[in-house]
Amino acid sequence: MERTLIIVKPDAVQRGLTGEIIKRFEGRGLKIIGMKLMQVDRELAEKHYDVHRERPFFAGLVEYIISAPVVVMTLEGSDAIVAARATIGATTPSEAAPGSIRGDFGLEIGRNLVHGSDSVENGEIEVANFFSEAELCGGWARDVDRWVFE
Ligand code: D4T
Repeated sequence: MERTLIIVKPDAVQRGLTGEIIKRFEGRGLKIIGMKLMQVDRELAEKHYDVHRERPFFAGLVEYIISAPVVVMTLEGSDAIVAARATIGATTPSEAAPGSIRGDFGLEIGRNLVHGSDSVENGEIEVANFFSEAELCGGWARDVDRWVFE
């Protein structure tokens, strides 16, 4: 099973899209093993986006992610990384496929609503950056699992 960190970003929370976004991941069969509303501080934001530190959009990206509360989730599932990113859609919302979250609700790259980890390795790192082990219900038995996973 893979784990991915999902961030329902400040624009999505402000626009009242949190429930809609959670619904899409839940409906897909991804299992929620951690979830909380939080205000990301600058230190965590800079750590999360460290790979983009030298890019011209870095400062704006950090300001955006700390501008209002976010909802963070840890989702688990077979192929969770690829599945979640397909559900989220292309980075630039105006180019994202209709049916994806960004394709249905977004227009601009700087307001792209949701984050999902881009690799198994980064999923593990990002989950550890945002959740303590005590905040995760890693072993919970979801009764429908045998109807979602073969
Ligand atoms: P995140 O990381 O938010 O899930 O987005 P993606 O995985 O889809 O895209 P990314 O890592 O390439 O970019 C991270 C973040 O930076 C913003 N961004 C990106 C931006 O504001 N301007 C840009 O030119 C790029 C490339 C959007 C997402």
